[in-house]
Amino acid sequence: MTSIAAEVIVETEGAVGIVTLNRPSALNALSIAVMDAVVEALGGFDRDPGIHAMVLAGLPKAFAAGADIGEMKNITGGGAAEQQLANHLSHWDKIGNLKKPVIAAVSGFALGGGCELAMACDMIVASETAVFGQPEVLIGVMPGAGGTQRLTKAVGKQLSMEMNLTGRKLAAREALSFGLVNRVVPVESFLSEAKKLAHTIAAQPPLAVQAAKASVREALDSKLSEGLSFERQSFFRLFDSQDQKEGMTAFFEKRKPVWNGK
Ligand code: DAK
Repeated sequence: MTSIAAEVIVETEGAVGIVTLNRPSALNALSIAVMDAVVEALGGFDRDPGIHAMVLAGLPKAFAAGADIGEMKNITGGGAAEQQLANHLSHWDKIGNLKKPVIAAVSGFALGGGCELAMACDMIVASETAVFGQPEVLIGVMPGAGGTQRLTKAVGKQLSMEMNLTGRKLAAREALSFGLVNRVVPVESFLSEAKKLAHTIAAQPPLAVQAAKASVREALDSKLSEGLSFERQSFFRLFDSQDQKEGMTAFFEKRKPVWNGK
């Protein structure tokens, strides 16, 4: 186990990299230092050929109760806010741009920047106690890292409007019914279930997994004809890989494929 900072724990389990937010005194509020460490750790895993999938976990009481309000309180206006927050905002973008799959393991509060962080990941495993929301309006602002965009794509306009305009929070089961999370599990097992999902993904051929991830993400950004074209090119490119030969050969030889990531 390596720890970049006491507030962010970084571990590996086979081909799965795990980053745990660990700032319980502030319900895992996402300070600049915490986000620096998270981006550094996940970016490192993304570049590490031995890691095939990642988990970004919170604590049982809180995934993250938002960006650190203490750090934002004194940010000045007059056009200077963008400059002061630009680097911080790029943290969320960098997580959204990782090539390898990231699973958010969410229990307790996932609010504001915390909800946006979970949504920047590729899948969300939630505990029964998870609560999702964009309550920024209640403190005089609005989401700045995807809360009006990714949430709308995930749950639709009506509910997103209500959440963003009133601060309404979604309980785990509601989040499941609206398609915001992949599954809801008992609080005791939210981390183990997220790791299990990550290990299942890590056992697949890495190039195909990364290509499929990129293609699903493309669906959120492009119109259908562009997305289909992107998908087709990605599909054809995989025929250059050794893992494609291995996968199809193993199928006929009735054996388990052995992936080499090439
Ligand atoms: N920041 C700093 N400290 C926080 C915090 C936060 N977001 N959330 C909680 N804490 C601290 C509390 O101040 C308290 O500290 P002490 O008083 O013990 O020193 C401790 O955590 C425990 O909190 P509570 O005493 O309030 O605990 P409760 O169980 O009573 O209430 C709560 C839990 C989650 C309902 C409540 O703490 C709460 O409402 N927290 C704030 C939630 C919130 O408004 N989140 C949105 C923040 S704004 C951007 C990137 C990101 C963002 C924007 C721009 N770019 C870079 C442009 C994101 C913005 C946000 O997330």
